Amino acid sequence: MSFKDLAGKSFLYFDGAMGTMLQAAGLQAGELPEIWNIKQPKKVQAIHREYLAAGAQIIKTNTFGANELKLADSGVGVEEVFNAAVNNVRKAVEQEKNAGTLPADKEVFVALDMGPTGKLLQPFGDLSFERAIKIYGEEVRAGVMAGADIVLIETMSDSYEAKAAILAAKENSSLPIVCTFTFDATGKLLNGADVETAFTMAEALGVDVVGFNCGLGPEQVLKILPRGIAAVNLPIAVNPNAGLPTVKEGRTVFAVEPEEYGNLMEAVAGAGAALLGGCCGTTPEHIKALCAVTKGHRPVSRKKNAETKICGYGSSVDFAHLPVIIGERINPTGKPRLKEALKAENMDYVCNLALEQLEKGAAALDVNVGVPGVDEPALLTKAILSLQAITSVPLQIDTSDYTAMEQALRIYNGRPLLNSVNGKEEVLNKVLPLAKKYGAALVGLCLDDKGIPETAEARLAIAWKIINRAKTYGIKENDIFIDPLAMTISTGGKNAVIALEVVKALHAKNIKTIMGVSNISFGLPAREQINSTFLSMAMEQGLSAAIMNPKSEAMLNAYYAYGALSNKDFGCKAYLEHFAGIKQEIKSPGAEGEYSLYDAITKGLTGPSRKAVEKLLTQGKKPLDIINEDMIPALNTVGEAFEKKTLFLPQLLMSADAAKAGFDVIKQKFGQRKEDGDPIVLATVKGDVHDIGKNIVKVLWENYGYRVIDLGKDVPPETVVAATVEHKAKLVGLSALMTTTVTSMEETIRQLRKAVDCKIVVGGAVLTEDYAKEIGADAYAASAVASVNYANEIFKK
Ligand code: B12
Repeated sequence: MSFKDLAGKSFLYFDGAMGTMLQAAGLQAGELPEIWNIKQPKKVQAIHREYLAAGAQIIKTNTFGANELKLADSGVGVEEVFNAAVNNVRKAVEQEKNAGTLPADKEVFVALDMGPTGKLLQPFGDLSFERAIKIYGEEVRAGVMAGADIVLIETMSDSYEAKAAILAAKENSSLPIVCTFTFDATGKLLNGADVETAFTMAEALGVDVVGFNCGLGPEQVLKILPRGIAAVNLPIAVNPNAGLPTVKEGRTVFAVEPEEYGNLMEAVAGAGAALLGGCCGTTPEHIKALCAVTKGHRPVSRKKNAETKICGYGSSVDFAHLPVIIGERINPTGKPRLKEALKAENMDYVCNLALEQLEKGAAALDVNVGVPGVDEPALLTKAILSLQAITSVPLQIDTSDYTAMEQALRIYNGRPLLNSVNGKEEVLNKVLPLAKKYGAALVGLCLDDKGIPETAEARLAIAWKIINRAKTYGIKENDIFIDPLAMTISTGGKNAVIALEVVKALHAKNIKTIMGVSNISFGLPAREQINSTFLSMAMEQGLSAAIMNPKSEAMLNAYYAYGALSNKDFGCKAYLEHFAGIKQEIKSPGAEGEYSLYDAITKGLTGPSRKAVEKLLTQGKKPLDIINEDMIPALNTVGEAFEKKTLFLPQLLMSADAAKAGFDVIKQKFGQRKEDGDPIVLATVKGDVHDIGKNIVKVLWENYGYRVIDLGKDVPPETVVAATVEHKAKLVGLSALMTTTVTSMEETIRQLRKAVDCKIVVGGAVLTEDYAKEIGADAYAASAVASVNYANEIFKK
């Protein structure tokens, strides 16, 4: 039977760890494990054989890090490694079969193993999305050529990188795809995606199995597994570590012994996982134990999950309760200012429109940049990337330009709604394959070559044509949203009635509907009156999503009131939040869309941050007060939110960029640096990349006439020593913001003390006066002003 036939129906067993087994077999620190496929094939084969003997049926090739980047200086190529790796598995199988330990007819699947590239993707790192697809594509082709049976994408801690790998697998092979993620104990990836979001995206992109691996032990996976099970209909794989790693005498150890592992994995299987194995720290004994406890059983049958989800990179939205509000404002039709902004590629303006709508409760955002004369593919891509840098909500990609559509679907991080397809043959043929390939949920408009029909029956006929055609591409009924098209009642008295009939008829057949609501009142006075009543009527007929202006109070009021009245808003929760929360509404920019500096930084907006600083300066606020009263509190807020996991690294980075942009304006206010002042060496210590505080100190010192030799961030102790010697600096300033890097600050101080005679002042959020003394510094400066006072003391100014 094929892998796809077996997966989910009977238990399939993965092998366990390779890395820790290779270390036990003599792999040295710093040596690339993948090279052992070529240098030590016997040892690699021996490990595969042990796993086969233990009962594993899916054997991962020893290629976790065998990508172009990591192999760059190794002297061997990707193809060579994969070839050797697949061969090693095949040989091991052959040997076991010859030895009679493995039945001759036992099917073994060779899993082409791909781990993360090791680089962060843009915009948070420097690896472009397309480059990531290329890197994985090379691995997939190499593995396919060598004869692998399935593609295994594992240890993914960034769902965007997972998407790149999945696309690479789809574009370079037709093998089944297994994709497993590494979550933290709360069920979040490093990039902020939760279990539901990561799994939804992977399922939509067409993988055959999703799951969990590495990071956690089986006990911790058990806690988040039910969420994954409930989110998708795919078979689930679980390859945990042998417990959480701890460090003992300088070595990493995994505490869960085989027997306990087996018992915990029995519970994992009982919760609904169907592919079982292990990751770091697991051994053939662990695999043997888990095979023993599940042998003779079948995977538990799971409830079918019929909910449709769309997602951004962080969170997903489903359509099970109240209709989903999709903000309509990022659409240039009838908006001259947005048109101008789009022509000028002013993404701050676009982001601002997004934030305004999100503050008012939009759960997703429509994005349409179709202005005549612009390069729509480039502009839509840019808009999507900019929006996804400031918000993790799902976006609705709204375009009729097929190139723009494909590029946007490709770079989108998550599972988007695609607006739209319709009943025209050409459009069906172009859009449906794109929606399928990129896993988008799809909006279908009730129009065709003959235009928009006048009757509900004719519109329904188009709806069913779209649905049935989409099914031939493998798009599920469930993932299609039909838009009946609300035409204004000012030109046709029955227009609202027709649209509502379509919604009602489709709802009765469990088909989802979506509608741009506001058009219904075009040409009439008091439009909000009509719009909000129409929205209530449509909701009553079962509308699944409303594309509307969330800034319209009347519509929002109708929306929440309807939710409360229809009992779809259980306990009137959303209603109460909306109406009780109205007074405390915060952070809305003023009439001209201006943000305070605090809001600009917490929201991660660079343009508004610059503007806010300029404004404060013209109002006469002192630069230092701006730093202390606006900038630092804003960064503290995001820092706290980050700690509480209500905000994630991408947003933290955007906030840091916004703070820097604001600070650049302040910097220009200060005088020019002097070339002949007393030299001071300044650096953020090794391992630490926080440099905002250090840069502030630098500018202030320069402002007081000192010549600052700024060595930047992540600076090794040796570099600090060399620069201090070279410039004969009497003062060195060191910055560290993490408890983990205070040790490298200590090391830097130790090396300075050995080599030169100088004073050392340290700063950074985690330090205290006492701590500074303890690690041997001469002084501690809690603020930039304190750092100036200390320098003046040393240089007797
Ligand atoms: C912005 C930020 C980032 C940005 C940094 C961008 C940049 N270019 O600097 C980014 C997003 C890159 C980042 C990354 C990370 N961060 Co960070 N980050 C922050 C944040 C929110 C603000 C820091 C800041 O700029 N503050 C404002 C400045 C002005 O204050 P300051 O640095 O303290 O500087 C003042 C004084 O201390 C003093 N001073 C500072 N240095 C010096 C030096 C001298 C010589 C003198 C005299 C004075 C002085 O004067 C300055 C001006 O008044 C803090 C939270 C916080 N509230 O501090 C977390 C925080 C520091 N980060 C944290 C973490 C964990 C990380 C990451 C590990 C996250 C991850 N999982 O990847 C990475 C680490 C990467 C690395 N290897 O360094 C933790 C550290 C926890 C700990 N106790 O160890 C914090 C505390 C957040 C948290 N609560 O969890 N981060």
